[in-house]
Amino acid sequence: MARVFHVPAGSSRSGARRAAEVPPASAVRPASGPSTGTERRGGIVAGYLAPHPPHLVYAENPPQNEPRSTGGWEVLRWGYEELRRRLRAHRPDVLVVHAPHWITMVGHHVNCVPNPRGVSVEPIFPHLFRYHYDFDTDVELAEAIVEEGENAGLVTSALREEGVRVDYATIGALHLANPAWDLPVVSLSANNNPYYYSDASLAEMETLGAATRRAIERTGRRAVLLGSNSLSHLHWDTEPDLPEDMSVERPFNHQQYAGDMELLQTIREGPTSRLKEAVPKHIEATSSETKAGSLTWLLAAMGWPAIAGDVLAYGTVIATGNAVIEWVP
Ligand code: 2X7
Ligand code: FE2
Repeated sequence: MARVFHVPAGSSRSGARRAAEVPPASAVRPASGPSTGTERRGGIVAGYLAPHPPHLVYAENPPQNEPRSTGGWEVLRWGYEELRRRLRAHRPDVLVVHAPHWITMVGHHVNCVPNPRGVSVEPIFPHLFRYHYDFDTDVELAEAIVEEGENAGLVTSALREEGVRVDYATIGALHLANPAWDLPVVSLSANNNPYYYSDASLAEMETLGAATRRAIERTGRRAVLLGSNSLSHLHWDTEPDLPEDMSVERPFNHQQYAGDMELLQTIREGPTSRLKEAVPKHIEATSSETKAGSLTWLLAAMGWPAIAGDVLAYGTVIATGNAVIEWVP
């Protein structure tokens, strides 16, 4: 076993696994203007819970990621395959992602850099995730979200500085949902204040979600939303020598697993309004990563539709619970 908190970046192990050549993500750059025509109306066409454990990208061996694997975490990755098929069928103009590892201490930030590119590294698992990214931002929509957030009384900020490294949760969710990177993106930060309170404080995510929806409708985009949260969030502080050794992959304990199943049952039954109570309860029981607000933002943006969610997959990653889920409002 190896301690996961003590693997230096660029260790001999990650070096040995590195692909010989690492081309950057080759983003096809479609026009990101509003939808036209009666059969392609704008609005939020689907929302997905799209977790980002770096292991899932590592297991896929995309050319953009330096480390090499022999696979692993297949059931979750099959769930993502289904997500990709469904996402394509919705024919979105843009992917809007809220992810917990772009942490901002003051307010909610929106990436307005037209073409972010660089290397995204997972700080605890740099031997699994060193990903070369290069994608397009839908700047008009990003600016509209900043504006609508401000109008709603939120502290918001437009990130315009080139070269700021994009966090691994944003990149991980976007890669897993759309490995071709052929859709423009809007990326939102996670305000970290909820972590200072024992109770989840998700009220601002309601406001941010509603502001996101207004911006999407105003700009006429067909948008797919990605809320990038894991569920139960306790994990081991060691990993096997072969990180993808599935013989040691299991829930952290029964309570964590049972908490995830209770939440998923509520999601599968619907309506989503039941999650206003169920999500804080789940956070209390499992230290769920949904405390960072991505799931609440997603559901609030869709207006808490009176529908059930479709759970495409569930699995653990280094003991954390992760589910791939679709809601079509
Ligand atoms: O960010 C994560 C996570 N959410 C779950 C598992 C392992 C690593 O990173
Ligand atoms: Fe995470």
